[in-house]
Parts: sequence; structure tokens; C-alpha cells
Amino acid sequence: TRLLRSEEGKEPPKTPGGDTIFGKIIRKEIKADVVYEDDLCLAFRDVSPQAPTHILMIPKNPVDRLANLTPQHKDIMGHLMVKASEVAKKENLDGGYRLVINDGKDGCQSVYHLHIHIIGGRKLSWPPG
Ligand code: IU
Repeated sequence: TRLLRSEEGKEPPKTPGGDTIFGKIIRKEIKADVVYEDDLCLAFRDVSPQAPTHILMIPKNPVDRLANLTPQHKDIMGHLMVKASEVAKKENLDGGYRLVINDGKDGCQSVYHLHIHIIGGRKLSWPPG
């Protein structure tokens, strides 16, 4: 049987560094339900939420995937984590929540603009599939 769209990873693009749908969201060419924004990052609600709260936190300066991080990304990755935790607090996820970064096809990555999923609002299971 076919997997649900949300469970499917994609092969990375042949030419990395290209624009993605998240670039269009950053430039406001596509509407999104933005919950936090600053010079470095943007957080918006996932169009296909997998839990009562499902937000994506992305860097404005795109990095395609976790596998391609370098030491120069240390500051931005720290910023994304700290801001994700602040967003979770604002969403009242006091009982707990999860941050997820999918990498590559086997990791179920479908958009090649690195993003942190902020998932909560219900009891989550472990391990993930
Ligand atoms: P993934 O980790 O690359 O699989 O996550 C991509 C997410 O982006 C996924 O949860 C989609 O529902 C979500 N998304 C979105 O919020 N808006 C879009 O226009 C597209 C994908 I395309």
C-alpha cells in the first residue's frame, strides 16, 4: 500500500542550493500562518499537522539538510533551537513536546530547506516510525 504523503521522504535535488516552497514562504510569495519571525528565522504552522500543535521553524538563510551543516552553522542552529523552545512555551506545550529534523530520503525529508518540526499538544509515542 502507498504510504501517506506525510510519511514519504524524497531524494535530494540533483542541484543543491535551489529555491524551495519555504523560500517562497519567507519572501511572502505564499501565505503561511506565521507564529514567530525575526531577522534569522521564521516559524509557521505545518499545512498538514500531525498533532494539535505542529509548527515548522526554518532559517531564512537556507541550508538544504542536516547532513550538510558545517561549523559555520553553529550559531543559526543554536538560535533555531532556542526560538523553537520559546515558541513551544507560547503554545502552552507545558506537558512536553518534540523537536524533529528529518534528513534525507530515509529520514523522511521532503523539503530540502532544513526545518525543525515542533510537535506537541498530545501524548507522543516513542520510538518514531
Ligand atoms: P519533511 O521533514 O521535509 O518531511 O517536512 C516537510 C513538512 O513541510 C511536512 O510536514 C509538510 O506538511 C510541510 N509543508 C508545509 O507546511 N507547507 C507546504 O507548502 C509544504 C510542506 I510542500
